[in-house]
Amino acid sequence: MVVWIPAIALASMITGGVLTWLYARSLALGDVNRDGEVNILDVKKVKLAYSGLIEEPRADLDDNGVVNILDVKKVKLIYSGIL
Ligand SMILES: [Ca+2]
Ligand SMILES: [Ca+2]
Repeated sequence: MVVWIPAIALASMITGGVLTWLYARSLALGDVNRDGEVNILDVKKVKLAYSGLIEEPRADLDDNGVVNILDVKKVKLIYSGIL
């Protein structure tokens, strides 16, 4: 598995900057399994989290505290290139 992290984000993450953490997270939005791309595996993982079969905090793509149908819709939109 390859996880791509921009050098600028990595440097700031080492110093613990919150803004950089948000920056790094936004770059990876939708990449729930952190394999470096948003694909059907991420959609599947969000669906599993939504159904309660797995616990995956990264599946909460809109940061509202729950994994619901809106998160499933969002990862599908990211995967399809609409977002
Ligand atoms: Ca992924
Ligand atoms: Ca959510």
